[in-house]
Amino acid sequence: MGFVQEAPRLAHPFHNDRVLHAWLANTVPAERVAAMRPDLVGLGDYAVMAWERRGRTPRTEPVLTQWDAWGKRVDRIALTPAWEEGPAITTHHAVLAAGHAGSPWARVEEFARVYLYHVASEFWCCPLAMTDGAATAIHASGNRTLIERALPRFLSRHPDTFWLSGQWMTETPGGSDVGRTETVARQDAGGQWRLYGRKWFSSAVVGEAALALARPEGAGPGAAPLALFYVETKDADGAWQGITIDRLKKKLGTHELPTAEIHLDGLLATPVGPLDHGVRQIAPMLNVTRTWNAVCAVASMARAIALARDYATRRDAFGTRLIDHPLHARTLADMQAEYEAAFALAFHVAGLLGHVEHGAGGPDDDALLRLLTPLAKLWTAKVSIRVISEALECFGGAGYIEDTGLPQLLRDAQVYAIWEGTTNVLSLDMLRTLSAGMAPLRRSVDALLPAGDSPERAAIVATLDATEALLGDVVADRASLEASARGIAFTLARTVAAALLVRAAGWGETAGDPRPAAACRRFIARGLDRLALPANDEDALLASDNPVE
Ligand code: MFK
Repeated sequence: MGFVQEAPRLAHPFHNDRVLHAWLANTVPAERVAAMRPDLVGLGDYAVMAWERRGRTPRTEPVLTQWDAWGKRVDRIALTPAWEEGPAITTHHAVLAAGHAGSPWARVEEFARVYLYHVASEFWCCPLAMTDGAATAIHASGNRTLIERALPRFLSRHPDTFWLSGQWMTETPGGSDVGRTETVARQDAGGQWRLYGRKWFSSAVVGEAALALARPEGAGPGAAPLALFYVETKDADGAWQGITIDRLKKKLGTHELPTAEIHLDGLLATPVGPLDHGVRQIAPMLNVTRTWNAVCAVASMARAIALARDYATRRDAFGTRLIDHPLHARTLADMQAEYEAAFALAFHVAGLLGHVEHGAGGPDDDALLRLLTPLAKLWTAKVSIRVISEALECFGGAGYIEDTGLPQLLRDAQVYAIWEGTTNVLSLDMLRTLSAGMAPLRRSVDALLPAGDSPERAAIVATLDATEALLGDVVADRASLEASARGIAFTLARTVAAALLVRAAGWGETAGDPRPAAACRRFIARGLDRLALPANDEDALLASDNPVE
């Protein structure tokens, strides 16, 4: 046999992640880092095991069986091994419980676990995120009955008592525009609310519970009259109650995730709060799942880069290892700098969330969290798709071959930009939050930068000035403002990430590590300004075509 290439190896994701180590060492008290270390090591062990298992086991997908052999409707979904293992591994390592442990650091402690576990989970982190979001929204509602019923299950530390929750919003007329929800809530003769309708993308249909938006019978159109309901999906015998699963989706990626189309036909439902303004009531859930989305996008990037860097030390071309080719090294370094910036923004949001939830935030932190959550979500999603695409190219043709496990990373990453609000929807959400002005953002960026002049400070301040100038120019014209939203969102995300990298460079200097400063210089050198085109000429460019022949 001729030459056989060595496969890339996955180094232990916790022991080998200097970016995570530095973040924890500088943002979480040392005794708390020591306390969670066994969980982080355990989740890293699981990730290595799962990667090696993936290499020697054929990939499987969930299978829906609607009817049993005797003609009974059962709607059973057979799950993949990682999904079967999800409840045990996540309750054992307190993934969700850690996030609700009542301290300002709880969310960073949770998301460090999520970051290490996510890729190995085969997107079991999707329903886990929704369960976390449901716990957060129910807690915020103050509904004592639901808090006592659902939270001990959602946040359980034992697989036997753990419940997953879904988030049922999307319907055929409305993905982003949930005001078009058609599902109706009707009271039965006994006064019990029941839901009737079709939910079109149900990611956690295997869950025991869900939060669902529905229109109380007789309520008017639009979003404001929608109500938020808590539902339990199965009866005491484990049979579906008032739910049929029509089919599982065929998707570009996330193949292990059994995304379902479902019909609700009289599903018992409990109002979470008042019977209107359900979007406002579900917003705490959206903000939590958007943070998960950001952290998971960063985790996917970390995996792709780790494999590409390892491979670059094992693959020879033109007489030397790939890593020794200057252009290959530059490509990897560019990816690393973008990833470090994305990591910093995602974990900064996680830290803010924990501080705000526990009343430990500064005066600007509420507004900052509201602004940075959509920014982190939308920007990390786009960076991850770009970086993972580049990582696949680092393997040449092997990056295009299914059983290397690499193409899956790219297909899966595409979902980060779609889930939980697309890039444009979240850019518009950012505009809502910017209507209060940029002062909190400017103060927080300033607080991250060391005093005194520096090229980094100059670049960051100039970019914020340019953004404010553009906002000033377009604010009076709603169409121009909306058309500029994506450029503003990318620019602000890059600018805050740059300020966070400046801070991380300072941590590195103290620890004698020059790599964070190198990442910071490289990231800023690639430019922070992504503001929109100066001219609004879309109408001309997109004018409807007459047939050209
Ligand atoms: C592995 C990682 C896993 C991650 C989890 C993956 C799960 C994937 C499953 C899904 O993707 S589920 C589908 C998720 N769907 C969305 O995220 C919907 C996207 N659309 C939006 O976000 C729209 O902007 C929105 C539905 C919110 C717009 O609705 P409306 O009808 O135009 O509502 P409006 O009037 O803008 O907002 C209603 C209220 O909610 C307002 O408050 P008030 O009533 O007090 O005025 C808003 O300020 C408030 N609000 C909206 N978004 C908010 C928010 N409040 C706080 N935070 C937010 N993000």
